[in-house]
Parts: sequence; C-alpha cells; structure tokens
Amino acid sequence: MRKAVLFFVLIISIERNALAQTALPCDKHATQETINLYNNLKRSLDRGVMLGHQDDLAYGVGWKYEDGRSDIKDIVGDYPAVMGFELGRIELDHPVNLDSVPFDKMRGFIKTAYAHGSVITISWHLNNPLTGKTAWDLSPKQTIASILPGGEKNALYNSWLDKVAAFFLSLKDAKGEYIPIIFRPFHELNGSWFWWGGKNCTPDEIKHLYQYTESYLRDTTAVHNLLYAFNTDKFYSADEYLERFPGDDYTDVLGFDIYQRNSNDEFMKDANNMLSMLDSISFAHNKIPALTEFGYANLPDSMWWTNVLLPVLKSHKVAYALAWRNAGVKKIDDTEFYMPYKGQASANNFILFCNDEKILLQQDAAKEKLYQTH
Ligand code: BMA
Repeated sequence: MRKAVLFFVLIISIERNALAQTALPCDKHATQETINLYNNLKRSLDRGVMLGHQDDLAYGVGWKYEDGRSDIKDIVGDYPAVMGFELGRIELDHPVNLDSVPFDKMRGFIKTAYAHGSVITISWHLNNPLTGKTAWDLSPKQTIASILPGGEKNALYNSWLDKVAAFFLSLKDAKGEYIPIIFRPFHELNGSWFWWGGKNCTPDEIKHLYQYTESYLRDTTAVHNLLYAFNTDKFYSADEYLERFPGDDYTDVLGFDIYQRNSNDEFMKDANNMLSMLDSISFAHNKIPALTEFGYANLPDSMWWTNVLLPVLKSHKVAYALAWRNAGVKKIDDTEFYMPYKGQASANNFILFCNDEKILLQQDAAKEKLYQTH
C-alpha cells in the first residue's frame, strides 16, 4: 500500500516537471493560461517587441465603436499584439469608464483580442477614496493610511476591490476559461500627479498598498488570472526605480512610462538609459521587462517611428510597448493621439516600422501561442 502511494506521488511529480519546465508567476495559484502567458512572455523577449495600443478597438481619431475597426489596422492591416484597457470608475458602479468606454463593450473587446492571440493589460485610474474626487486629487495626503486596515476608508476600498475582482472574474473565453490579464495598478508611482504617487505618500505606504491590494484580489476574492505589472514614470537610477518596489513576490512585469516632450535626441538618450537600467533590474529580479506606456503626443515628426523608436526598441529586450490612447479631438484645441491614423503625417513611416521583423503585431503574437504550454 505504502509503495503504491509513493509510486503515485513519484508519477505526479514527474508529470508536473515534464508538463512544466515552467516557472510560476507571483500568484502561485494562477490559472494554467496565466502561467503560460508568464513563461511565454519571457520566451518572446528573443523574438521581438509586441506593439500595443490603449483602447485600440474602442475608438480612434474621428470614430467610435465601429465593429472591427482600429486605427492601426486601418494603416497596416493587422491589430496590435497588446491591447490596453482602463478600469477607472468601475469602483463607483458606473456603466462607463472615465474615458466613456462602456464596461460591457470593454469585456467584449477583451474577449475578441484574447481569441485572436493578443495580450491584454489593464490600468486603473481609481478615484481618491478619501475625498471621493479623481485619481489626480492630491489632497489630503493621508489617503493611503485611510484605506489600509484600521483606516476609516478600508471597508470602502475593499468594496472597490470587490468590483474590480468581479470584472476580472467575468473575463472568460468561449470555453469558460479565465482570460489572463496583466494588471498594472498604481502606475507611474514615482511621479506626484496621482494620490498614490511621489510626494503624496511614503515609499512604505505605497508598497503596503500594492501588497494589500494584490493579496486581497488573490486571497480574498480568489482572482487567479492576473500577472502584476509594476511601473514608474521617468527615473534616473536603479535605486530610484526600486524605492517603491513592493517585492518579487508581488510582481511579474517591470516597466516604466515614457512620453517624448523634447527633441528626438533627448528622448532617445532618456529611453536608452532607462531601458538599460530596466534590462539589468528585470534580469536581476527575474521579471519581464516592458515599456508599459509610451507616446509622442500627436506625432509631429513624420519619420519618428523608424528614426527614433525603432532603434531604441531594437537595442534592448522588452516584451511589449504600449502606446497610449487615440482619444482624437477631446475639446477645441485639445487633441490626443499616440498612434497614427490613416492619412496622419507619420502613417507611412509607421508601416515601415511595423514591417521590421522585431516589431510584433497580433498575427505574430498569435503564432507565439502565448496562452499554451510549450
Ligand atoms: C490620460 C489621458 C486622459 C485619460 C487618462 C485615463 O493620460 O489620456 O484623457 O482620461 O489618461 O485613461
């Protein structure tokens, strides 16, 4: 009898090893598809950079909610390999997010993108739970203390996390399996423009909040289809990058956000410096490096893609690079886009950029079979 049990245990462990060669993400109970995504993102670093776009399927410059449309597809005939979405206002039970995207439609876009092999990443510009105002409301500075256990807004914050969890748990494919998501909470946390960032809290506070949030989603609400992305804004040293790092047990992807606000040379210098630091930090911590947001507002340089971004991306290992949203005309004299659209000055150059073998779109991602065990 005892021998039989031992034999059985042996067979199971051999099977597990054979099945795997796989490392586990920080959620040790992650679903198999999520584990696969984690391992395949690491593997894909040698293949190239997956190009991403926020709200790509929802709207573009001059259009909204046209079935199957995408500003990128309009130009190059394929969709991005990474699709970004945003949960801000889900905590308030609003039917649409802070950029007016209905959560029901978002769920549909996510299912479609997943079915076609793309990677999904989600950010959350959550309101300030202490003041009830937006993510950009910086007063007062005790917000984090108020939402951690013992704080007056802890129950409220937990109820927000319950809503976020319900959304993640509603993301299932046609077979009923959970869709893996790269969740990127508390982004740009070294900058001081969000209540969770920079001077608005201490490094320890934001670390605790990150850990608390993740433990709650994972252990209390049993969400196991998430990889976690940690990301800063511009940074100047590894120490600065890691000052607010919640730890290896809480992160899978390491990234930063970068926007071009000055000359091409300056941008390339900054991007190369930061990517070199990210290369070594993510190697040392065994994490997946990514450019979690990038953009050059309204793309005034028609050659930017091949002259500036391509050489930067090709000198480093980055799993993906996500351009921010093509909001189009927001108000008179306020237009926002980071990907070209048909007819935009940099559109032809963008085609050349996408033709590079290291730049991966949705069809390339599909070939990588990112959700399968290899
Ligand atoms: C910002 C801008 C805003 C938007 C916010 C959240 O960078 O694009 O218009 O509301 O992100 O998506």
